[in-house]
Amino acid sequence: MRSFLENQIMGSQTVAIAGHTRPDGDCVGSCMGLYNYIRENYPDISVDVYLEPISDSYKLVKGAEEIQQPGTEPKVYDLFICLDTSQKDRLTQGAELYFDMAKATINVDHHVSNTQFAQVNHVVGEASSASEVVYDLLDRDKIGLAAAEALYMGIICDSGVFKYSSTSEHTMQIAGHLMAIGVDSGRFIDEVFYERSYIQAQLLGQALLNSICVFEGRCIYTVVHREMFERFGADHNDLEGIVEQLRLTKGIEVAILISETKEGTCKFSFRSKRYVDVNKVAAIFGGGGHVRAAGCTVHGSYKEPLKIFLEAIEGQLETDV
Ligand SMILES: [Mn+2]
Repeated sequence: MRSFLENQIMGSQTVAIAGHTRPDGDCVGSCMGLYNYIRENYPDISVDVYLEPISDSYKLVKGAEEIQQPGTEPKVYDLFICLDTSQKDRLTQGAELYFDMAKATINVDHHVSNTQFAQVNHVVGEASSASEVVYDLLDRDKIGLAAAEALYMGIICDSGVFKYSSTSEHTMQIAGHLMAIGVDSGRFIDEVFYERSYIQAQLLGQALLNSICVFEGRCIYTVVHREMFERFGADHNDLEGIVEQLRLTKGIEVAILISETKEGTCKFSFRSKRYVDVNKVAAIFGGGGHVRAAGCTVHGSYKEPLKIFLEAIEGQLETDV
């Protein structure tokens, strides 16, 4: 049976696809998966994909060079499809104009907070990724390699390579089918998820060497000083993955990454493993996030705030075990 999405696509001559601002792997994967699917199966339909500039590691997907940025001229599409986007004002910068003018709009997502802003809304809150939701709306026999690779990338990014709790048996079945189509899973997992530049590897190494364990090995922190950024020629994007690596240290419940910015402020990133509520900890200095991942920015030196954060963490370690 054909899905509502495929029916709508087949009834359109012009289709636009867009994701959210600062696109992550699932956003790029779901958009490029659907884009490549339409290109492969419906050559007569004119399809455009609108995304803000994507990170180099996502350029592995086919068609990445065909991604466009919205212009300021009005353009009327028969169908506008939003993917992985929970609110209309989070759409790719400038794409709202096309959304508002489109003859039909569809919103496909997996964020429970989705505001159902399109004419047709399809939100599957328990899905691992928007890419998984898109896969379920396609005809599995018509998915080619280019679409399969993009969807696979989206799934591994949003599931943390199949380890977050949203990863289900169904997610694994989809991944298996995408591999059967020909996706080189090892290559995608390495190049999209684990690969680091040499600069990033050096910064990570130094950050791990400098790290300090406290509270009988249950909390770990490290400071990336201004001087380290300069020594390695690194910037803040190169901090990706450091706090996650600290969190994986055996016995650790809380990991903290502190980094000094150019502007004389310090950024704190907190991760916890099982029970410490780091959202509460970050809130002491006006930060926040989630229970297991939160952050906060402070002005001036990190030393005094760090002492206060550590006390708060120690309090939770003592009471909660
Ligand atoms: Mn997503």
